[in-house]
Amino acid sequence: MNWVDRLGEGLARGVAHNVSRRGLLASVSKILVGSAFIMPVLPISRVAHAQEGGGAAAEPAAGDDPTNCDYWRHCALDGFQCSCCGGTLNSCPAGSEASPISWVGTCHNPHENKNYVVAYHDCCGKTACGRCYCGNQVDERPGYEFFRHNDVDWCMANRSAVYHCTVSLIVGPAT
Ligand code: ABN
Repeated sequence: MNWVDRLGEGLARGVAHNVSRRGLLASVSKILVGSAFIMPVLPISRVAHAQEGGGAAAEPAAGDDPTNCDYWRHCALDGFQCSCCGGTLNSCPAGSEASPISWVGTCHNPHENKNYVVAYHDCCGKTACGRCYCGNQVDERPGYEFFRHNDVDWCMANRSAVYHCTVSLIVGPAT
């Protein structure tokens, strides 16, 4: 037996002496049940496949002004629109980096009479853009309801937490 085997055996025997089988099962169960409650409220990373999922709905219809805060896909946008800051509706300006976490809203597209899920990713690493601010609040709740409040710097998980602007990315139809 080499030292790795001896170490493994020692650890296994230590656990076997100190923890009952029932106790071990109870601990594992608590972790599994606990994580099932926590996971749904954690912010979701969509950056790995951050593409528009709205099909034709992703294109502003004739007469729509996509820089107007009333433009339907901005319904839950709290921040400076990246399309006024050198980016587009769905891409960050050069020199900034999309946040992996985002606020998510359900917006009504009046042209199709259909609801879409829209993700609001912050673009990070440059000073605040300061143009085209929207403070929309569809489905938002006050700050004391922390998990339903969108006035949050989603750059908190980035290399730089400095906030620049926000994109409104159509994820897809709300089912
Ligand atoms: N999500 C936009 C934002 C950034 C910083 C602070 C508040 C809101």
